[in-house]
Amino acid sequence: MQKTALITGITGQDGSYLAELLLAQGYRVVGMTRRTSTDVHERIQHLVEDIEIVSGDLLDQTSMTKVVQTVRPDEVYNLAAQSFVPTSWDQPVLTGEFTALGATRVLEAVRAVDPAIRFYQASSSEMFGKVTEVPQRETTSFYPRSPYGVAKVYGHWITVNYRESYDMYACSGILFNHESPRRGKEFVTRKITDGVARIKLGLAKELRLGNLDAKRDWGFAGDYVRAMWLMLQQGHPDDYVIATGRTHKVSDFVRIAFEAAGLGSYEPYVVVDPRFVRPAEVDLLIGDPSKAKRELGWEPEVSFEDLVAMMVAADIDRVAAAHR
Ligand code: NAP
Ligand code: G4F
Repeated sequence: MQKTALITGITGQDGSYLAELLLAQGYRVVGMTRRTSTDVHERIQHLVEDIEIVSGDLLDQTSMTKVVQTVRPDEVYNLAAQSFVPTSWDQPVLTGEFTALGATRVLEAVRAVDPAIRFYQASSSEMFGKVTEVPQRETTSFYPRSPYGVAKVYGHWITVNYRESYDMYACSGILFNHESPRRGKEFVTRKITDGVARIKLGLAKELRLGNLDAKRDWGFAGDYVRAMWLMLQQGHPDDYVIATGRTHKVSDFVRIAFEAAGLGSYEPYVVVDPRFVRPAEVDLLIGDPSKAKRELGWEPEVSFEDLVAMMVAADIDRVAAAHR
């Protein structure tokens, strides 16, 4: 029997990779999008013939319940969120509505329609924030450092709570930073590779960044969506850290990106701009993915160095094509 998956946030980076993976597994894939005045869904443009789109919004319980009722999925992947950390200081209440209460609304819709539907919540390593343990694992306590991180802690615990209260198959994937050529340009990795491409092609002279010393455990988004799917295929629901187990400074990413483009040292090009420094920083993230390896058989396939090279090459091609 063909399975049906409902993806909230299908127009985002992860939604597009997850849709590709599920289509390859033979799923009927339904993506939920919110109403906008334009119809620009560039990350899923190549999939429009193969997926179904339904309209709904995380802010609206009625629409969420109607979507689940109409689609009747076997699995729901709740990827939709206000996902950019700096915006969460500018719009803390809206971030809470989307990223925290949004998860409750999806869970309520599932519970009302059919509590047997399997549910995935996109939890985040930002929940570890000012870390209390190195490396961070499933049992590490949370200490979020932004309204976004606080909202994700709520989304995480409401998922655990629905699992325990209603015996639902609800899982949280605590995913560390994952990137790709489809990453939004506001996130640091894509900002760097887009900036490097512009400098390489003579379209820019400098790249303005914030804290170059922050450390992140960066992986490839295509690897991470595989972990989401695996979590919903097990004998029982649980929560998993998904990470590479390696950490790098932002300056390491910058250095390797400039080298990959053949530009040499980054120092003449990079300007530290206080506008991009955060009110409270997450200094160090490094995950321990051993539970995911042991129980899901999951391991990342793309290395940090290959990820940087892939993103630089894609941005040079894209920027060059746009200026031809
Ligand atoms: P993304 O590219 O920012 O995509 C976010 C998605 O959420 C978009 O499809 C967006 O739709 C949708 N959305 C936002 N508000 C919505 C609303 N009110 N109703 C319906 N849809 C809404 O994020 P991503 O990188 O793919 O991440 C996917 C999820 O994983 C997010 O929850 C993120 O917080 C979490 N996460 C990401 C990472 C990472 O490193 N990427 C790590 C840990 C956790 P529009 O296209 O309409 O804006
Ligand atoms: O790329 P970032 O904006 O990602 P951040 O804040 O780690 O959040 C991402 O990963 C989380 C998982 O840990 C997700 F939950 C979340 O949704 C999102 O996908 O920033 C990474 C680091 C930060 O320490 C930041 O201070 O890069 C530093 N940074 C330095 N200069 C910068 C910049 N970040 C951005 N966005 N822009 C800069 O110019």
